[in-house]
Amino acid sequence: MAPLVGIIMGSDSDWPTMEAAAVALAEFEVPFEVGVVSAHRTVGKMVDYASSAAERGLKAIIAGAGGAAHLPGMVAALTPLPVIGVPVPLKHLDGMDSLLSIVQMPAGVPVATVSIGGARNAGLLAVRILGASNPLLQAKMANFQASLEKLVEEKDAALRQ
Ligand code: RP5
Repeated sequence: MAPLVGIIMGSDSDWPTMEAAAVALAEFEVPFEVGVVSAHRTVGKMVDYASSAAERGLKAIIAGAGGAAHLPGMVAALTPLPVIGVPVPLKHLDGMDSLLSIVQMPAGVPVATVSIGGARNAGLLAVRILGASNPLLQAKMANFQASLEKLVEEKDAALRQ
């Protein structure tokens, strides 16, 4: 099936963090593609990727980067698709640099920023975005949410025994 979500990251070193987005999408059987696209090292590739993403059939882009994390914002400027930014934590500054680089976008160019290292939530948010126009997928998400609730209730019951 043609990919509906693009997962991109500034470096292959981001993959250990970003893989959780792919796992979440796979759990919901959402077709996706993965690639390294750097805002600083492969500028032309970034422009090509983002500006052709909608016409290629993608419905959302998850973009992760660390440090001077300009990829999500630049991609959001180049596409009308929803962009979800994942701040990747690096060795220094605990990911605060990545978070602040991604979250403080100027008005008019939104990036839906998840928590530092929050790639799983990025995947789940992409599922919710697709679910808004796909009742089956939305029902799967509702079931998933119910399973989270059940899990907490079970843990609560175990604790109380
Ligand atoms: C960023 O620089 C990447 O997203 C990565 O988080 C960071 C370091 O990249 P490498 O030097 O490991 O390739 O652009």
